[in-house]
This record gives sequence, structure tokens and C-alpha cells, in this order.
Amino acid sequence: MVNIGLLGDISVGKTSILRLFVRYLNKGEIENVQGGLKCTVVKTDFSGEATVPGGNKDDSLNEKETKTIHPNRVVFREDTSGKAHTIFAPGGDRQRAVVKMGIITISRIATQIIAVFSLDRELERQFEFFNDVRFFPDKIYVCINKIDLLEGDRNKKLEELRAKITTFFSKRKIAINEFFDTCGETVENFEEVQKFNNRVAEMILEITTTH
Ligand SMILES: Nc1nc2c(ncn2[C@@H]2O[C@H](COP(=O)(O)OP(=O)(O)O)[C@@H](O)[C@H]2O)c(=O)[nH]1
Ligand SMILES: [Mg+2]
Repeated sequence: MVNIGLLGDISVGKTSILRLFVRYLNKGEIENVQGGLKCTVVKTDFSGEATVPGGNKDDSLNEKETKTIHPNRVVFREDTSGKAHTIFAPGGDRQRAVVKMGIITISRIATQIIAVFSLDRELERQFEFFNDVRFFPDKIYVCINKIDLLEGDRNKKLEELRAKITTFFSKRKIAINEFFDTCGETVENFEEVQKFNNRVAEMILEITTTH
């Protein structure tokens, strides 16, 4: 059994990634991705999600801006082997004591960590989040999310970002197993949306099945 912790600054897409993964399981899409296999959702808990009053999502579409207070959680099972795994995604707002407690708890119980970064803001700001996380394994995974927002020469920019992230963690003696580039939303007008949505599912499957 693998316990995955998704950690990262506020609004990088941790909750979206978890919801997308659940959708892949519920719709059977999980079997069609690279390394795909049949899995079933055992339990989901998104009760730690609170609606942000006056958030900037469109209320008329019944989309509400939400913020994670208590850690979200998904338990799923590989149908063939029967192995169960849990993914935890605490909130990112470490200024709030209750959220920070969730981050620290999850960083302790997770056996694998995915550090999530977003392409909508400077990396330096996002690194601050990790300065508070005290319990880290020697090796982690990194997810670069919101790939749809990357403009220009994608490979060149991703190389630069990966180098910066590697340097940041190596100062703390943390190595990086692998980088995953993802899109955690069903973004319209993004041609490769399916490919990068799939990467979310592939990332979680790869991490759970190789440990
Ligand atoms: N463009 C884009 N937006 C995303 C992506 N993933 C998440 N979002 C949006 O980013 C915002 C924050 O996402 P959320 O999952 O709540 O972030 P969390 O605070 O890390 O849990 C939401 O409005 C999501 O719809 C992505 O891959 N691309
Ligand atoms: Mg969240």
C-alpha cells in the first residue's frame, strides 16, 4: 500500500488533480492511459473543501472557488492485485494553523511525496511553501501543473524550471525521482488537454505501482 501526499502552494491544482484522478477511475478512463490498469474508488473525502465567499469563479455556472482547509483524500484499489492506495492533498495556505497542521501530518504519513508546482506564477514564491515542511523522504516526485499556460518554447522553459526545482531540493538533500508535466483541468482551447490530463493518471499509477 502506498500513501501519496500531494504538497504545494495554494492554488497550484492539488485538489483538481485529485478530482481528475477520481473521474478517470469512475469513468474507466484509467485503463486507457499509459501503464493503465483497472482500479476502483474505495472512498473519497473532499469535505475539507470550503467555498471562498466572493471567489472569482462563475456562480451562474454553479462553479465555486474553493479552498482546502482539511486534507482531501482518495482511497482506490487495483482490481487485479487487490492493493489499496491512498492519496492525500492538504491545503496550501500554511498561514492558517489548521491547514499547516494538515500539511505537517500528511508529510509524516505519506510514503511518497509529489511536490506540485504551477506555471501561473514565479517558482520562488512556490518554494516558500516547502520551507515549512519538515518531514521529507530522500527522494520525491515533482509535478509541473497548468502546462496549458506555458507559452513559447515549451521544452526549453521546462528544462529551466526543472533545473531550478532540482537545485532548490538538492540544497535540502532531497533528490527527484521524476518530473511529470500535467494539466489538472479540462481546459478548453488547449489542443493537448487529453494528453496532459492523462499524465495526472499516469503519474499516480506509476508511483503507486512501482513502490
Ligand atoms: N489553466 C489551468 N488551471 C488549472 C489547472 N489545474 C487547476 N487549475 C485551476 O487552478 C485553480 C486552483 O486549483 P485547486 O485544485 O483548487 O488548487 P489547490 O489549492 O492546489 O488545491 C482552480 O481554479 C482550478 O480550476 C491546469 O492544469 N490548468
Ligand atoms: Mg486544494
